[in-house]
Amino acid sequence: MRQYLQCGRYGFDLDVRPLVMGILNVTPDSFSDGGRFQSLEFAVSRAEEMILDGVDLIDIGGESTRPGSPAVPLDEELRRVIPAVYALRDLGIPLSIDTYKPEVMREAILAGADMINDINAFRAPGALAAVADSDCGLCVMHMQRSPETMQQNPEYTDVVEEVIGFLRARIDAMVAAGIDRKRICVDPGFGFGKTVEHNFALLRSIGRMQQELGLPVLAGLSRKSMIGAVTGKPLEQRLAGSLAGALAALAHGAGIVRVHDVAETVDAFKVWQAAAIR
Ligand code: PT1
Repeated sequence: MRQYLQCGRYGFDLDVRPLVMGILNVTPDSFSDGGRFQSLEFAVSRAEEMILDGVDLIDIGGESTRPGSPAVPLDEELRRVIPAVYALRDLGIPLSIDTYKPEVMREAILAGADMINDINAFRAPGALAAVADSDCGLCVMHMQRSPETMQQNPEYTDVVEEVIGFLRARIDAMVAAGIDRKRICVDPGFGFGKTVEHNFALLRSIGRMQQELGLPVLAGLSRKSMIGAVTGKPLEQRLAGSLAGALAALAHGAGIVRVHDVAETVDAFKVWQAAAIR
């Protein structure tokens, strides 16, 4: 099955090679306390660095959705994200916006974003309508409950079955809203209401997910607690584990991997490609 993803101004043939999505946080804790202009300057320099490192897409996020993170008010998220879209949109790389708020989706698309990455799978009232009349790419992610509470005793009867079933229902809702399947990719949502065992069962199921849903799979496991659980390493020492996780995702058929460490991941992918593993 041919894997293609339409992403606004860009189109990707994922059979040629897998893509590296670089994470760009535009949250106050990710830069020094120098006000809005300095934070924008920091975002631009980090984006330029990722581009030199070979990034394929940049995922801009104005709200942390790590477990236990508080929600950010709409006006604050807009103030963080929209100036970054204007500052980065002409660097030659598609911009993805990590948001679950329909108003942020609309404004970001108007500002020139190429993809919307929604951890809430476009379930908010108005989310489908916000993205339907565009050609931006859409990442549909599975999450059990919300970031504040999702890690409090996650439970499934069959995690793989339930995640695939959820994603299928969301794809159906999107297609019913007039959205072309060529715009959609799916994501099992590593760490979003899952135990370590759930996460690794889902990692092993990427091939089945891709086959059954017929859409590209995006995998985000960079520096996550599932890597820490296996390696016993704290956040700042999870690079090697994250690279192994990224390659494992490729081996199972992922088309896009969302990472912090772009240079290292791009090198790992190049060697993987040269070895003609898939
Ligand atoms: C992801 C993702 C995301 N992850 C997509 N978007 C985060 N499409 C933000 C931990 O267990 O996987 N896919 N946007 C970050 N969220 C987390 C979740 C970070 C869990 C860390 C953990 O450590």
